[in-house]
Amino acid sequence: MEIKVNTGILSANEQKAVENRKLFKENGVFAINLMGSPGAGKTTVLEKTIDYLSGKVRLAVIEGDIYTSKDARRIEKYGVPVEQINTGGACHLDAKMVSGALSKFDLTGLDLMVIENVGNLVCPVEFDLGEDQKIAVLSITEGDDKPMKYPLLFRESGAVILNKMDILDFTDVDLEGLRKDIHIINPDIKIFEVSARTGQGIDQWAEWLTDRVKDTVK
Ligand SMILES: Nc1nc2c(ncn2[C@@H]2O[C@H](COP(=O)(O)OP(=O)(O)OP(=O)(O)O)[C@@H](O)[C@H]2O)c(=O)[nH]1
Ligand SMILES: [Mg+2]
Repeated sequence: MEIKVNTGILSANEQKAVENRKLFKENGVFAINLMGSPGAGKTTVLEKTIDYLSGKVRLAVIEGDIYTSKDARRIEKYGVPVEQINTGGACHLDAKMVSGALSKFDLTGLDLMVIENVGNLVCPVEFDLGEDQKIAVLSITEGDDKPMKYPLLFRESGAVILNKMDILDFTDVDLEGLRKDIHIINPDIKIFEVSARTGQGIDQWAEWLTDRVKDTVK
């Protein structure tokens, strides 16, 4: 009985995700789903990315959070269109929530949609939102064992941003081991070493993203 119900929920999400994906495609919008633990630095990376892409890529942001609009308020300051979704307790966004937010944007004038998911290393990965690419943000302060302990996000993502590189020397992280583990889980994943605080590595990540956006037919 329970299995039946779960299957129903998942396929309803899949159906909405297909619609969202179609909408992105029809409007020539490349969409990414930014995921990682609470505090990994998703919003800070996004702020620096917006700065870098300013005047080059027309982007908008959907912020997912359980209760607050704090991240949306931060993004608003950069003058890009932003919509906040509050899940009201759920640990992830779903395709229906994203569909509701999408109706508030003029997609025809956009090249890129960034969806920042609820901070969580596990459950957001299971829900297709209709994005083109999942992107993982892992702070090196979380420890080098995290990819092997929580492999699904790294398996499903096109790129991983290793954030907070500015404080690497204050951690016991084995960077080479960490890179190796990520590539064992997903040999094709791109790894960017970034500090959203100093701006280190933001150019390489943002250029890679720009190339993906350019590949999207307008
Ligand atoms: N030292 C250092 N701190 C950083 C860096 N990036 C983010 N932070 C700090 O880490 C904290 C969390 O950053 P956020 O960008 O809010 O993290 P988040 O992943 O968006 O968090 P949630 O949305 O709550 O899941 C803040 O205090 C940031 O200033 C970095 O590269 N280096
Ligand atoms: Mg955030």
